[in-house]
Amino acid sequence: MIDLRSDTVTKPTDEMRAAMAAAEVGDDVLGEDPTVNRLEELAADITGKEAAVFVASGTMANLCSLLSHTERGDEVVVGHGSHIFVNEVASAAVVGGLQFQPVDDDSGHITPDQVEEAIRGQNIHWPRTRLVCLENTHNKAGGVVLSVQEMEAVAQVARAHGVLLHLDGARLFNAATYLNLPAARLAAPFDSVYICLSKGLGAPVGSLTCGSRAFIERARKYRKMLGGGMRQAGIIAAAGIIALEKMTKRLADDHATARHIAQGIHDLPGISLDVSRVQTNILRLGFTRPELGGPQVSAALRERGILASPGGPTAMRLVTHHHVTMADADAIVAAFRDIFTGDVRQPAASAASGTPY
Ligand code: TLP
Repeated sequence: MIDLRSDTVTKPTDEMRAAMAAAEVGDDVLGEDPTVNRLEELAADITGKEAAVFVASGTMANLCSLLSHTERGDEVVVGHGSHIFVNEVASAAVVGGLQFQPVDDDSGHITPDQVEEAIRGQNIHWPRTRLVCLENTHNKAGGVVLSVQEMEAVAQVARAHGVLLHLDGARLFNAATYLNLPAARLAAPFDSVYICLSKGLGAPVGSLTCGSRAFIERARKYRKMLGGGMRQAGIIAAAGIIALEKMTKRLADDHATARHIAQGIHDLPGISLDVSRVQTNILRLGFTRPELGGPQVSAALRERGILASPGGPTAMRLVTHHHVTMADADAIVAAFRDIFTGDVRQPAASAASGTPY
């Protein structure tokens, strides 16, 4: 099966498995795992921050970051389509006592004016605006990339009000690849940045949040509070080192397969897709024919050996990654052309259900 449901489905490379087997380990809660320490130093270096902490997942990295920056009752400005707002089980509210102020980020972008408007002034009735979060690349908007200039412009507004900035960089290296800039340049406007090892980079587990030493000290304590102290975690950190050193260098291949698919299917009757928005490894398709909606297309693709999750009744997300070759991309285009223009027998569609994708 060709699996386009997410880049989270990637499996570790043989080199990762060998490094995991040979990893030197120690008790990381005591700060004694040399491989975790090496990974944390590498992540801090790559993102241009003082320090980093290794955590189990992106959701935990974002939560530890938010907790580390805030006090209970603070407000956090986020995109209304951001992963932090939509897909993290309200953890910031439940665990951190935080309130979100969501702003429109349907395009993937948030403007300085939106941020200016969202930041509250002094008033006895109002919570303190403490943090602004951006997401780069933006998942729900189809992997679009925020430029350094636009992130700096948002940061300037936030700083003028004494508000901190956090970047959800689950796919930061995809953005850096697209912009042909070092990741540290993209992370520079932010007080903290989370990066993920287990999406397009192929490591089995793990994320890091990166920032100042004081911020990381607090985040590390929150990681422990959340049950995320992982002991001999060097076993998984070893794969993470390869993810950062090697797998970040091949992401242009995933962008090329995504573009190839987009170019091959955007003109099909019943598909709405703006090829210019396919900048990285995510395609967001809209469907305009009622008989060929998300669930129907998903079922028809499955019959042709392709897995893709419907993003609701009229949408679908396709994600390319290092298991999707150019030959697979050709097969995907052929399958879509068959479904949308061929005399295709439609399999029964499974019920459309809520989807995080
Ligand atoms: N995204 C997953 C699903 O949760 C939707 C995916 O398949 O794309 N930030 C962003 C922008 C993400 O896309 C994700 C995961 C996370 C954070 C959370 O990472 P994990 O899954 O490691 O908790």
